[in-house]
Amino acid sequence: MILLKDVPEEEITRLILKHAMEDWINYVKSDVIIVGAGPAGLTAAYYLAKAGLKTLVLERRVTVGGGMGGGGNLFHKLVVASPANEILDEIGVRYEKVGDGVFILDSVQMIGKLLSAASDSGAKIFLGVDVEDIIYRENPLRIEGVVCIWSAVPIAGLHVDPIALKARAVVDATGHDAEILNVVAKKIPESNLKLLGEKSMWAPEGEKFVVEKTCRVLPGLYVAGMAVNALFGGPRMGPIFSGMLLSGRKVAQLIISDLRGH
Ligand code: 48F
Repeated sequence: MILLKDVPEEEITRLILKHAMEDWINYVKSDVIIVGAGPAGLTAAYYLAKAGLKTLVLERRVTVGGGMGGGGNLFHKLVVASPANEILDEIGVRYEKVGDGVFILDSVQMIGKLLSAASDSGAKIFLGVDVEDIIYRENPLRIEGVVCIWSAVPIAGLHVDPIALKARAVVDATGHDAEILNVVAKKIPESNLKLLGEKSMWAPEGEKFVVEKTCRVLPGLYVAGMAVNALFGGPRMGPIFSGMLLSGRKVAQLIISDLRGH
């Protein structure tokens, strides 16, 4: 006979509502909001939270990892090249060295370790949240937050007004579709933002490009991961993930330096 404590249904509900609301209220204003819990977003979240910044990740799906879960064509492996193995070592990912500076690992191992690194360092991750718009102010132009709604609402085709969350920095880590940058390009003509669109696959060039071009796009708005290549017309690279990890780390370093004023 197991001595399992009884928790009545209404108490389960009360606990979930109370604690979820406390978190949401706490995160109406953050230091950093990262849109997208793929490799770039989660890596950025890990380094930002580790540096002591109040970091919120908003992810549309009810799972994390973005493109990592699919490995390559659903084969469950990812390739990583040096120096991104520094990040693998730091967060304790198990991998096999298969060549000079070349490593192979299980996609679920990567997702699990990256998620626990981000979460353990203090980043908060809300799933099932779709970011559909940004908040900005003019003179001078500055991105000040995001507008979001439960992902289920647009899927159901309901007309429901969204809610807004503020942050000192917003990161577009939405991947190939660069969704936040597209909103900015459409709604803020004075941003002069023009998305050149991702180019065909060229893995080595794509990997270098994404790291080099990871940047602050506008005051308060940053880009990491495949959204960088969509913005600046860089090549795609398929299931090699060094660029995503290094881009996530770089965007975190840029934000830490900007928010600390040095
Ligand atoms: O697509 P995703 O993994 O982007 P990434 O971090 O990495 C790209 C690689 O996975 C791979 C590649 C390189 O090797 O080519 O594709 O740049 O993760 C993006 C996440 O953002 C979520 C989306 O569900 C995914 O998990 N997302 C996208 N748009 C929104 C969003 C949005 N508007 N609101 C909330 N989440």
